[in-house]
Amino acid sequence: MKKKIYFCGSIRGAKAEDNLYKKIIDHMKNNGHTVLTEHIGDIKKNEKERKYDKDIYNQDMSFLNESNIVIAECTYPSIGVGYELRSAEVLNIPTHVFYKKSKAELSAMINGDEYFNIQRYETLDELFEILDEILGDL
Ligand code: 6IA
Repeated sequence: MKKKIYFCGSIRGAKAEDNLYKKIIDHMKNNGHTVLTEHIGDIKKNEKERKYDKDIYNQDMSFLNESNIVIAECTYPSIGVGYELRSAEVLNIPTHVFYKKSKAELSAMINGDEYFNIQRYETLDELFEILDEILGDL
């Protein structure tokens, strides 16, 4: 079944490596899924369209309510992503947290919460393989 995915990644938090989020989002879209938060893949382009933080918050919470799975890339720490993860847990939405083993030590508040499915990866190909299994594309 194709999924409605809420993808999370750092924006005002730590700076992610270039195009990482876009590559992940494109991969999920190419497999036929809907990524509700695809704006995260092109922060530079979307930055031009300024929005009030209140509108960003309301839109994102509405997307989260609509989603049936949350995929979060957590190598780069972000308060917003932490907030989204806890919100997903409260809403009982299945949530998978990815982080790159060699680059990050995941917060104990996420790693220690058994609700989350923690996925460690090293290469993008490894990430895609885990993702395809989770989304039922393998
Ligand atoms: O604390 P952070 O900014 O790192 O939080 C990032 C998380 O909050 C992401 O997973 C997003 O879902 C959400 N978020 C934060 N800022 C925005 C935003 N800004 N638009 C949509 N979601 C956001 C304006 C647009 C941006 C692409 C430039």
